[in-house]
Amino acid sequence: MAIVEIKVPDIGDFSEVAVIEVLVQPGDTIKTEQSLITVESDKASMEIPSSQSGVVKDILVKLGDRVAQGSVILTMDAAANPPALAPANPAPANPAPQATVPSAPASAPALSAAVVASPSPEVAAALAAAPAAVPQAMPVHAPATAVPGALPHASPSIRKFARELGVPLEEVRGSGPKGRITEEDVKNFTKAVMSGGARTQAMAGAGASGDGAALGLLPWPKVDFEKFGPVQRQALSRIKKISGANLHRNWVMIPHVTNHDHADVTELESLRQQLNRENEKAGIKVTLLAFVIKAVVAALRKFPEFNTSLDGETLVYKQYFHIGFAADTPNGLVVPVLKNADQKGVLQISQELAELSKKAREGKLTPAEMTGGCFSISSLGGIGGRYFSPIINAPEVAILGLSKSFTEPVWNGEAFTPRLTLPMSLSYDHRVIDGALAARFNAYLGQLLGDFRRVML
Ligand code: CAO
Repeated sequence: MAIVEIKVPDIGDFSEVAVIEVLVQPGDTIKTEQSLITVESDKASMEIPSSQSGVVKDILVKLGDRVAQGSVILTMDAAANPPALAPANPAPANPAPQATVPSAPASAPALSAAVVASPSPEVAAALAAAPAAVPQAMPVHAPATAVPGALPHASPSIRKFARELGVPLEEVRGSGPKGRITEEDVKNFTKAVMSGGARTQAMAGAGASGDGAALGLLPWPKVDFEKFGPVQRQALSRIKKISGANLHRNWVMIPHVTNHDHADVTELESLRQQLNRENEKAGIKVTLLAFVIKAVVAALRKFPEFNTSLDGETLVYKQYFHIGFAADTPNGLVVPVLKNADQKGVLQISQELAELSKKAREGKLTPAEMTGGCFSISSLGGIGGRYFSPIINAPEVAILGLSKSFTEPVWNGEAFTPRLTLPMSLSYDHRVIDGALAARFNAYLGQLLGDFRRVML
């Protein structure tokens, strides 16, 4: 054995750089090319490898020191026949320092998957050493300092270590100088996630937490509303929580397009009023919705693509006609389903609509009364508005929104005449339905409602 000095090699354009990491200790057995220190300039950081193998004797640099080519890093009891790190390719005679370059984001699988699959010995050791308890202060989401798109501050060896673990480095809070991420930080992050004490942003997004992290969106704004005036807080109702999560998924996962059209319901309204007069004694009230359900069934028969659901890459065509309708209740939105609408007349549909609506408002719908729908209708006609964009009720592929009908002057070729017009907004899943087909469906529906006798054809 001979004592040798390991010096900073030629580091190119960098005349003096700061030592920001010391990666070895006295007594460590070092192999050739093993990283000894990390240095940092204004532009980049790099690890300085050892030119020799042996046992570290004295370390002659410390954090914050500035070093240049020729500075002695440490002294070493050099091995007689230095075994090199087994490189995949022959190492160059004077290996260049490994600079930290803006690496692509780790393409490693999610943390847990990477760890469970095949941990390297180093990773396995880190995990084995993980205590059951997790520091409470571990970040649950990206630390406040994480800027989307910014590179995390870490040396190449830490990046490599993080990649092996599948750790998203940009979510790790660095405890080193200038917020630099250390090996310990990566290990702590891993321990916290493995024990459930922290979540990666990908995990948070997968859990539909609504923070948008999985979509690469900014976090939801946190506002101290009380600062601006008095407020009251009320927990979301159970129905709102459930329907909200469903609406969110449907809105995000389905490429929606809405086709707006209208129907001339002047004659239909006369018929409806006449039927209501005739059935007053029987206590049956016919609403426009009942006619629309009947017309929708006829349109579904003519355009069966609207009575489908996507099952992976297969389209499931339904041979039944169960129509859902959105009902506004004190606790939130629910969608009762009127079953086998094709086998029922307008009067029976009206009766069932009234019963289901009552049950919905009283919170008495059974699960069976809210499942199995093929197509939904959201009617705001009793309230107001002109056109809107209803959200498709997955796994259905379309939904019809009805707004309040209004009287408008329509040119009949000779004169303007007052006509009752029903605005119709048809949202469709563009993966299944093309725009032209949607326009045809809506136009056909308009024809049926304009001349209801056509429903029988
Ligand atoms: N244009 C003009 N008037 C209309 C109309 C329309 N398109 N649709 C209904 N009306 C009238 C009805 O004729 C009735 O008037 P009369 O009492 O004078 O006869 C009045 O509006 C109330 O009707 P209704 O709303 O009670 O009955 P409905 O069968 O039309 O609707 C139901 C039932 C359950 C769909 C409805 O009560 C409801 O909850 N609508 C809200 C749906 C909703 O919230 N959708 C949004 C979902 S997305 O957030």
